[in-house]
Amino acid sequence: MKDFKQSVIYQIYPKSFLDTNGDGVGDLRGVTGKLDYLARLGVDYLWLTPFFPSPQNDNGYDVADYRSVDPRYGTMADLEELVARAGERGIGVMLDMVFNHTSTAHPWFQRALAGDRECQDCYIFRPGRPEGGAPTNWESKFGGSAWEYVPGLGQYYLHLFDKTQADLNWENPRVRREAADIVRFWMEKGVRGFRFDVVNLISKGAYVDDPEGGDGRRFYTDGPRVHEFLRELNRESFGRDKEIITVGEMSSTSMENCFRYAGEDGRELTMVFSFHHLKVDFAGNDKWVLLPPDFPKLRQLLFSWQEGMAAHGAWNALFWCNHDQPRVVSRFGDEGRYWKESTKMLANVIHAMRGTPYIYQGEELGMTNAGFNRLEQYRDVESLNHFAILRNRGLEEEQVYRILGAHSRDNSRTPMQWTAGPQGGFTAGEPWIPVNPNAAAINAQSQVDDPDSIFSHYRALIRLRKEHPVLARGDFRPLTPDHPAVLAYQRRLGGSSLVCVSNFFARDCLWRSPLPLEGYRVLLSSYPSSAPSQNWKLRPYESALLLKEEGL
Ligand code: TEU
Ligand code: CA
Repeated sequence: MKDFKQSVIYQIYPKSFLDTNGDGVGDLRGVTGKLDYLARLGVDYLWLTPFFPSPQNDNGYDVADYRSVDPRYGTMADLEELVARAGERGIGVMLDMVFNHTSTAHPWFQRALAGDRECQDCYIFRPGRPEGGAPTNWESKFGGSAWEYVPGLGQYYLHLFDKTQADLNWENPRVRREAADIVRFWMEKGVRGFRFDVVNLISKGAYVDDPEGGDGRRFYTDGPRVHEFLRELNRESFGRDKEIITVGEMSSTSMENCFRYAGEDGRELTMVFSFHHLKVDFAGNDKWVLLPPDFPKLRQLLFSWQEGMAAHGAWNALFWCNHDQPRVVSRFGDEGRYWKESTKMLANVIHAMRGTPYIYQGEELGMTNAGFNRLEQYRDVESLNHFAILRNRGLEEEQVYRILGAHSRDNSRTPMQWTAGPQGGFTAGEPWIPVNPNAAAINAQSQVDDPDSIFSHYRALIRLRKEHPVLARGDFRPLTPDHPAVLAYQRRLGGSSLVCVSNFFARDCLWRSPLPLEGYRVLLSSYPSSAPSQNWKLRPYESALLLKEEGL
């Protein structure tokens, strides 16, 4: 049995991973074709984002059929083959369950539109206000109202995301039974884990206006029955097999709720993604701004989640990147001169913390933001909507491109860079989204056999987690929490102590260790080597993992 505390999970966005038939869209066979690469990296699980039949208005997070494979990604036989071949290498497959909403192309929604009352009750239909207009002032996360009017029914339906993603009514037992049934369907196919999309939004509270100029999230985030619903789903599906691992994506959640979502009693989920540390370059909840990351805030958030979750026996998912986030090296590191050092530094920070680390495809190569500067290059509905919204607010086109360039979700969706060849080796055809021109310099081919590469660094981090129990099970203690440039912490287990020290900036800095560093050895550094000392002059983006073992 795999131990989730020792595991590292690799996220695959199939559409952008590898295209095997030249149609420009990555596919499941592409994933199977790269299993040796993934096994070499050493990951334990692959989380695949949705490949189910879908109109693709949100790249598959608008699911029309939860029990089959969209032909553009392959067939059910391809999926079974992938699960089997991954299993031979000791790699488990995790699927992405989108249960807050379905596509409006889903048969339930189609029947609801046709007047079927029982299907209408699977969604959230409400009449407008007596004076006209949407039932509440809630906003969609992708911009605009969260309600869409259906003239034929004289009612609005709720969509917290795109208007083709209708929110499900979890108060209806039929919806909950269907969700459990879908999970069991995939368990029977040999799937070993599940990621639940925005699962803390499934229990809606009151449908009332948000008074303080908010977007409504306070009424449906971590809602009144969410823990009850998750416990039921656990009992009725994945909880029946204790080896299944689960992660919930928690949108704008609170730590107190995460103690329960990811508690060690195992009644809800194995672990959670929270996003507070990835809003340190936002203005509040508004990401459509250009602000430098607030380093003290980033450190404070990471530390408080590390300490808080540990104190309550709850488990974190650790991550910088996913298909919704800009590339971390472009965001908190340096794409230029210190590309390699800063990427390795950021990897150390995440992988040495308490929790299960996630690697998003291409992160292990130091892939950067897309560098798009024309609207035709963008694909994401959120980016396209916000281009219009920001222009309407009066921002110059150039400024809008800079903001999208920093925050668009398409930054992480450009194709995997396998080789220096045409289209980065992703496709023999025209890719669905442009390949980053830096594929000639940043690609897997040039890194897999280079012991100094970013790929080799990630590989070492994965191996170290398995070799040193202190990484998987140690406690967490912040060090020098007020240092202007350094993020440092200690992990302890039995007689072992591990220290992770990282300079977050492109200049030298001095770090006075609060612990005596005698007896520590360097396990891994963002430079070819590091020379720790009590008064340590750290080079730009220098980061090291140090280990001391008692009795050795
Ligand atoms: O994302 C949920 C979510 O809240 C985001 O990270 C979202 O991308 C952000 O609010 C936009 O600024 C999940 C999926 O990961 C994302 O790809 C889907 O679009 C979304 O749910 C809807 O299913
Ligand atoms: Ca294809």
